[in-house]
Parts: sequence; structure tokens; C-alpha cells
Amino acid sequence: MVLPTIPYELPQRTNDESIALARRFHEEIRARRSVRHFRSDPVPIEALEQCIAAASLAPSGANKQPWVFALVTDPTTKRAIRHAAEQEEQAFYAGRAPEKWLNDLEPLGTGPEKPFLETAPALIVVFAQRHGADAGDRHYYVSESVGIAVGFLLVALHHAGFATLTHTPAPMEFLRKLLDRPANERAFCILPVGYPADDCRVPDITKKPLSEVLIRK
Ligand code: IYR
Repeated sequence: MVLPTIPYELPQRTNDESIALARRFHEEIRARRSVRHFRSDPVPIEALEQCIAAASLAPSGANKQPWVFALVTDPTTKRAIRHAAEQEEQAFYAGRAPEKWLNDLEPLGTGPEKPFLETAPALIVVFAQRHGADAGDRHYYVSESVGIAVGFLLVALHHAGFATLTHTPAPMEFLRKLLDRPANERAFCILPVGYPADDCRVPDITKKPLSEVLIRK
């Protein structure tokens, strides 16, 4: 069954307006950094809900919207997540990770301790649904779709004034169990959300220049 169609329009921008808007967005997103040191101050939950609502508008394979966002603010649950994540991370840093991987991480100064999972006032745990509640309800391009939704979410959160991290302790099976999610879902990432600690510092990384990432044909 083909859906009925509805008219669609965008606000008409002049070229100059588009260039100015693109520049402004670039400046805004340039200021985003992955943060690992959070203040414990609470965040307005309504703002996080709006950001999640924005993320849930992302395009997805066959519009299956194969995602669920768990908004975790309960301190006991955050502590349990930290505990389980640190167990996995200890195994990772103590030998599960190949030497090359650890070498690549060294400049970032990461390690097995994850205090931000407790100090950040909120964690958004993103789950990907392999299929719908019924196994016959297939989902398509699940990782791509959820990755796009997480991109929307990171941008929405930054725009609203929040610091975030994309955290992926591996494996993340413990999240499904701790958050009581069904077997058709797998944890995709954890986003700690809050404000940078007063003494927060971030590594002085550089990004590839446009000339390296943009090819013109
Ligand atoms: N999950 C680990 C390791 C880690 C892996 C990558 I790839 C990173 O970009 C950063 C960290 C951790 O969170 O420490």
C-alpha cells in the first residue's frame, strides 16, 4: 500500500543566506568536543527529551526507526552502569585490546576508570533494534540508521548547551540486562550528558583539513 502524499516546502534561502547559515553551523559544531569530565549539576530533563525527540526524526531504512533511547538519571542505575562498564574496560585495557589499538588511544589519555558515568547528571543509552517486537518485522540498515539518529542527537544536545561523550564500552551486553530491554535490542552507545567540569580539559586534537576529506569530481 502506497502512502498518500502531502505537500512539502522548505523556507526559500538566498545563496548568501545559505552560505551564512552553513558558516554559522560550522562554527557552532566546531565548538563541540567529547567531554570526559562533567560537573554533577542537574540538566533540565525537558531539554533532553526534546533532543531525543529531534533524534527520533532521523531518516531510517524503510522508516523502521530502529532505535530506543533510555534516559538514565537515577544515581543507583548510573552507578551500576559505571561498575559494569569499568569491568569490561579493565579487561579491555589489561589485554583484550590489541597493542595497536591501545597505542592509537594513548594520545587521548583514556583508561579503564569511567567516573563520568556517575558524575554526568544524565546518560542516554541508545539501543538498536535488530528487528521489531515481532521477529518477522524486519529492520534494514540498522547501524546506519541508528548512527544517523545518534548524530542528530549529538548535534541537538550541543546546540542546547550540553556536553556529551560517545562512549562504547565493549561488549555492551550488560546494558540490555541492566536496563531491562528485550532480546531484539542491542546497546549501540552511551552518551553521558551534562556540563563540563570547571577544570575540564580536552586533548588538543586536530581535524583533517577539508582538502583531505572533500574530493570534487
Ligand atoms: N571503550 C574504551 C576504549 C576506547 C575506544 C575508542 I575507538 C575510543 O575512541 C575511545 C576509547 C574507552 O571508552 O575507554
